[in-house]
Amino acid sequence: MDPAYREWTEAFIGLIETYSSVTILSHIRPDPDAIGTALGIYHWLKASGKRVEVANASRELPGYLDFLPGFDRIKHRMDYEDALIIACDCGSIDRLGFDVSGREVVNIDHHLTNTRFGTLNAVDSRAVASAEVAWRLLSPLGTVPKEAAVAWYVALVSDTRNFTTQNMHRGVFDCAAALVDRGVDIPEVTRQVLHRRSLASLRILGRAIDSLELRLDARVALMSLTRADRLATGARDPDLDGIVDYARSLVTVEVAVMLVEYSDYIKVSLRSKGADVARIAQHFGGGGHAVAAGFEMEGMDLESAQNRIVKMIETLEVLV
Ligand SMILES: [Mn+2]
Repeated sequence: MDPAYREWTEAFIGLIETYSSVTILSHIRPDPDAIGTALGIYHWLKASGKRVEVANASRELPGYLDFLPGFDRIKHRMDYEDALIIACDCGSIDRLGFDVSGREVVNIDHHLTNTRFGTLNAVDSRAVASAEVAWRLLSPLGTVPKEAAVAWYVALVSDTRNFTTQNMHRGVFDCAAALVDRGVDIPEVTRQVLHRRSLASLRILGRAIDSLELRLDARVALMSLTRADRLATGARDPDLDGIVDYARSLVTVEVAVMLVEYSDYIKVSLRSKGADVARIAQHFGGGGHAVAAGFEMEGMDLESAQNRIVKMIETLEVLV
């Protein structure tokens, strides 16, 4: 076992034993890794007899995850007062969306730019998903309940885009195999995760692809979605998941950028085939991983936002 994990696991036991209850949180506008990691830990702790609650500050959760055991237990407020906090897949404390000042926090994450805001920081940027970190941290302590295995497996599948991202390594298959051994029904997960798309998600994908522009010798792809696009298609935030990957898949493209217009800000997602886009995100006050990062911009229209981002890709010499 990796010495870092041995240390984290011991520190985790120490912390968990001093608390009678635990509140599990994940980042606002959660993705499947955030939800899956949190629900997995929820089931793992429940099986060990802990008093535990799970919450997310965003009202809107990805509805297609409703098949995950415990999805309907996710609240939008914290009820326990002196509980230990476990933060899942959350790169910085403000992304929790709850006030946790003065509380002890276990920070379980894999973002390169994680700010180490926890009492215990189990942060492994080599891990492909926060669920992988959770599994490495907790599985040495006892049997993983089936419900936890399903939640973590779905998180793995999602954050690795079905085991195809650049950061994949053989250890991920060990993790996936161990979870399957705990009872994950692979065809069922495939059906739930890949074959239950909303019509709005395909309609908005069409609009995003129509908006595609290429810059810097076609090495940079830009896509943008206006408020009108979102209104006309009825797309919700979870329907935008993965769209930027289509831009990155183009043969010439090294960096793909998707901008989504909201009433008072623009949300920007960056993807690359190896170039470090976390640097761009950090320049604009955001964060993420080398090949997948994001940030928000305010006070400008889509076109000027695009121009500023392209300029920054040039200035920071991000293209490899
Ligand atoms: Mn993640």
